[in-house]
Amino acid sequence: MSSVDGRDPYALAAASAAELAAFTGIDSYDAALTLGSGWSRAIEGLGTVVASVPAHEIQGFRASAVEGHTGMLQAVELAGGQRVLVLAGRTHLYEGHGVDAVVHGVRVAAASGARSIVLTNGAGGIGNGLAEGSPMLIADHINLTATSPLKGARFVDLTDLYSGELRARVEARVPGIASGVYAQLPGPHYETPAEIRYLRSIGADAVGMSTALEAIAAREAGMQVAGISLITNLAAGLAGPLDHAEVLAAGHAAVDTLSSLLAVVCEELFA
Ligand code: 8IG
Repeated sequence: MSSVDGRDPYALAAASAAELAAFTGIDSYDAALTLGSGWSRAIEGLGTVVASVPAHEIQGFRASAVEGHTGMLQAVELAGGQRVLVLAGRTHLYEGHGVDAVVHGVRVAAASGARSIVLTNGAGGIGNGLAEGSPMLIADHINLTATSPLKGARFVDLTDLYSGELRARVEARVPGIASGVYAQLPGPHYETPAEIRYLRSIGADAVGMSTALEAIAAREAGMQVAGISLITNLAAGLAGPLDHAEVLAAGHAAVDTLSSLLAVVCEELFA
């Protein structure tokens, strides 16, 4: 059976959503936003934080294991009045808690009424002239985790998973922004240079350890999906050695770019 702590993952998400509502006094959201490595400061200025709770206080969530992920759930109200559930910190597949734990936040957002989700991450740049510190709109993904959040005969269509219409609207407002294909690997190790050559040859522009599984779960829940990678480093073999400190530094340097991009994306979600 697929489960989080032995419980049906959809029932658990509904229970978590109810607990979140009881904790915060806010019982529904219009959208959700997952913050990846390097993105934590990018929501400053997005709207008003009207409630926040450490994620691990809500059933089904785990304490954040990665530096740069704060592990908070925040309710942010935008200038237009819409409410966004910000998931600051995610559970990664490499933590070993299973794929349902990885997508729990997405399912809680869906159970809390969110119709759209913006998934952000830090990623290694492979191609396309992607420079460190630049954002990339995710146009499509390659799921190389050899797993799925879906179990059983759930034949979900992933054509146009990352809404092409939304991307076009964002591209029109942010001229020159890159878009490309994101490959999710399980990690936690980075790639070898040979693996990066392989990823490039199969059409990947960026590589990371999240997002694709969450996007699949979001689509199953009927949400509109947007994805944005912050290219925090060039992938293995394309520059020097990789380390997590570089990832965090790239996020700090890009904070203004990311803040204004998120503002545009949120406006277009509700346009
Ligand atoms: I940030 O170069 C970040 N996450 N797999 N490879 C993989 N994940 C990453 C990378 C990278 N950079």
